[in-house]
Amino acid sequence: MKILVINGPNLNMLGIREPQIYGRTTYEDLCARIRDHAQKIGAEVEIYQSNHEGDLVDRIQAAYGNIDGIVINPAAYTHTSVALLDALKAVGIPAVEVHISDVSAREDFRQISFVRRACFASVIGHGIDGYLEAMDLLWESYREN
Ligand code: CA2
Repeated sequence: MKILVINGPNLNMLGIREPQIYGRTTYEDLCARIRDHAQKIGAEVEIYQSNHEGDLVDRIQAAYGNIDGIVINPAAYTHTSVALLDALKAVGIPAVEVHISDVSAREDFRQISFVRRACFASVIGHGIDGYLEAMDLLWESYREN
């Protein structure tokens, strides 16, 4: 199974600021934990981060036909992007939404998620572990289908 992990804007700054919300794990540490976990479950993994909405759309489109599952933390684009929702729907690849923080307990503008409609599960507020849980969910659903 091949999993694509997509991170949206500013997640490359993890561990640098706002540790009370996003923790102290750096983006490099996050990538290392994702790679370790992929090895543990026997999946191939590719990790992609961009600050640009169109680049994220391009990466989702490029996954068509060669990726079995997508873990996506669209960051701020979660709350604004119909384009990411449409891209996920267009490729039809099983996807899980991840948020490091508990967005449900934060500002009103974080209560909307456009991509959620194209994801079969959401892992919210479990910190960095949420990415690994999302990979497990994809792995289980892949094995069942
Ligand atoms: O909780 C999450 O994972 C979010 O997707 C993170 C986004 C935020 O806009 C969403 O509402 C929830 C923000 C990512 C920015 O990450 C930072 C990392 C370090 C310092 C500042 C921001």
